[in-house]
Amino acid sequence: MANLPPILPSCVCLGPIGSGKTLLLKKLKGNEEIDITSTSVPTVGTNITTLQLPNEKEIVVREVGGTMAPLWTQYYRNITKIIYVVDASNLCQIAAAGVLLYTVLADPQLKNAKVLLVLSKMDVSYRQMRNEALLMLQFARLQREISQPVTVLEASAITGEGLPAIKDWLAGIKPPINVKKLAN
Ligand SMILES: Nc1nc2c(ncn2[C@@H]2O[C@H](COP(=O)(O)OP(=O)(O)O)[C@@H](O)[C@H]2O)c(=O)[nH]1
Ligand SMILES: [Mg+2]
Repeated sequence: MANLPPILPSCVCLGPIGSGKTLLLKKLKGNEEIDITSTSVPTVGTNITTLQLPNEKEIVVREVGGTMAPLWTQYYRNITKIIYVVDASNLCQIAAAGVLLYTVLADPQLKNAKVLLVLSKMDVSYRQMRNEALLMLQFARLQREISQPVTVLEASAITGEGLPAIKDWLAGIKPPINVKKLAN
């Protein structure tokens, strides 16, 4: 059998350990039979997922586990889109996640990439609200210092909140004006 050419992902999904990348990508793929007790194994190495988008196109996404953060730069070639997942319910991790995001976006290989910042686990009652999470991430400062456009979305892999908006973003469909929730 002829070897198929390797599929190069154009999107990379990054974020700290346990921030919810694997479950989010599974849900985006439409994988409903998720056993949440079995998904807490940190991804070692990388997972490649092909997602169907609303515009009938598909996109290949590579998740690189948080344990591999020192090696993330090896996966930046040909990347045009970055999904960066931050756990809004993890107070201890959120500030460090902002620093890590800054180092990702400072990499010259990613200077033309589009960035989606996903505040995940919005179903958790003790999560940070959008504005607090952005403050802890030092988002305003980050935006001043980097060149890439960043879109922020709140999401939950459990309730499905934000998943259609993530797919629209991946497909390059702009959200209608006013879709952004007012600060609460
Ligand atoms: N409540 C809640 N838990 C989540 C959500 N997404 C992921 N988790 C849980 O968080 C843990 C880590 O998720 P996982 O997807 O493996 O994180 P990863 O290391 O970033 O790939 C698992 O126990 C998941 O079940 C979410 O949206 N809400
Ligand atoms: Mg994972």
